[in-house]
Amino acid sequence: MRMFKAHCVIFICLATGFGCGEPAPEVTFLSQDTANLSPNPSAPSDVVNGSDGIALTDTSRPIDEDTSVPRPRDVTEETDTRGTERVDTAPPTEDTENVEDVTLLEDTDEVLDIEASTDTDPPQEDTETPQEDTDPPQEDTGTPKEDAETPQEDTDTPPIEPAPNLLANPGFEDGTEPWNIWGGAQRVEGNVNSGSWAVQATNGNGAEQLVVNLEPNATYRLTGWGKSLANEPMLVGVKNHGGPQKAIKFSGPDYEKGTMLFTTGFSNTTAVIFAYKHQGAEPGYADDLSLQLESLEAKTPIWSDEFNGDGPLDPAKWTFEEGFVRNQELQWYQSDNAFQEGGNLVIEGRTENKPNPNYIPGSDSWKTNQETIKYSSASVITKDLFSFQYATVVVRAKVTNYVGTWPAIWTLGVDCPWPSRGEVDIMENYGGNILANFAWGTNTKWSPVWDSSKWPVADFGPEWTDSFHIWELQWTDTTMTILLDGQVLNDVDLTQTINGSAECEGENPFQQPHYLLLNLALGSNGGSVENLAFPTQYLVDYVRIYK
Ligand SMILES: [Ca+2]
Ligand SMILES: [Ca+2]
Ligand SMILES: [Ca+2]
Repeated sequence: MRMFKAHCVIFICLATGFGCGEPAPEVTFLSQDTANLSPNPSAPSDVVNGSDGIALTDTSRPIDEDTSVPRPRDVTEETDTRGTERVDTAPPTEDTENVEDVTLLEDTDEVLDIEASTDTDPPQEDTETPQEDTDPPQEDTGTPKEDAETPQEDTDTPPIEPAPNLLANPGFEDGTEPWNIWGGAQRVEGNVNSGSWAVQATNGNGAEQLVVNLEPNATYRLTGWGKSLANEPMLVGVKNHGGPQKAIKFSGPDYEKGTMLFTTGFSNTTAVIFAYKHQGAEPGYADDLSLQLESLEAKTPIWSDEFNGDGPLDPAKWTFEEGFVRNQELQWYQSDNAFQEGGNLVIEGRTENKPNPNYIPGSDSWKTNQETIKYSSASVITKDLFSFQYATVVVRAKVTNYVGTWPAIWTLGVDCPWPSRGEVDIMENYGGNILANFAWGTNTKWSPVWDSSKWPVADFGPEWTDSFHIWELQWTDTTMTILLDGQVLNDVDLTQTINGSAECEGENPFQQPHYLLLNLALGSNGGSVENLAFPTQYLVDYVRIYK
């Protein structure tokens, strides 16, 4: 991680010709680690950053290749002997209060390190709702010429009430509550923008306020006043809202007003608003913060399947992989094993005993040298029917988490061979872990860069596997972010995801359309099916895709 951040800053400064310390206020995005403040999921057990070029051996997914060999399995003997018992038997880890402070320090460290890479980019949420930024309705009615032509419209236009400020004690005038002012930051008299009090932060400390009862998939405006007496800026920002951490930077010695928009995730009704200063001997100050609802339904649906029918899937939306496909997995893929029932897509792993129609005695290929099909499952895909680019994918599903199973929600780019086509593993579940990965091409054929994160299911709590959960991929032209139940699991900066020389050299596989795959693999990375109870079912309540 450290290597990546240093690399990122250097690269962007050189590439853009911009200095790394631009005047404030500016809006900056984070990457990653915002999830760590919340109770679940806990910190990732294993994170590999793509630009380090390190592949996690247990996450690769060779595609469409006879010669592909599954990576070493990640399932221990211990989990194997549990048979069809779920793997999530370890106690959940408890977050302590002290973790929060440490994590905030790390969080905002990320923001600062990333700032150079995001200074020159327009804020995503701003561009998603351009009409709200550039077209304040009251300006239209103020035009004198229009007043004269249609005077009655002026009086018909109701006065526009500003949305209420959702922050309590926004100017620090009423004591410290409900702010958590921590790490040496203080509520101080003087150095105010208004009133008598402001918050002062110095070196890796600040104030934060949890805001509840927010609307999911809504755009909010965060406004604040800030100044910094040091080189290091004062930050006013948001985290744990279901997207990349984002902050306004105040670098000048006098109070300035800053504002930014952010969008809540589809499973998020809370956010943490913070005022924070990363380092520097001289203090920074913030005052008069405001959080206002800007608009509902920030993203609009473009495609969905609720799976609320009975029987076969909608053939206008889904097609099927057939046969033995990849990774020397045990199952024969067939459409029979996917159906709608009880409001869900059911993907069912079964035992079989039927001849392999592609059997060739003595063949070198694992796809044709097996005389008998012993297991079946399904892989339902939108290939050739629907693809999407720069969209948000929301999937509610109940994973298996059994030894022997490997359910997934993932995407592949429409052009180029794997891995140069790009792969996004929104969800993989095997070996008792949830994985969230990005992969793209290198200078070596079939050898991807993996940007992976792995989260032990045991850390999510004992009830987790028995419930449905919501996975979300937020994909813009600059960033991809994977969330689970509103918590960021992994993200990637698309300036880093450029293919090497092996195939589609220099192309960005995440700047092309992708299609969606939902599948349940058996064996391979999933582990031995020896003790797995059949049939076994992976359930998907819905798939919703938004622009
Ligand atoms: Ca004040
Ligand atoms: Ca990452
Ligand atoms: Ca449903």
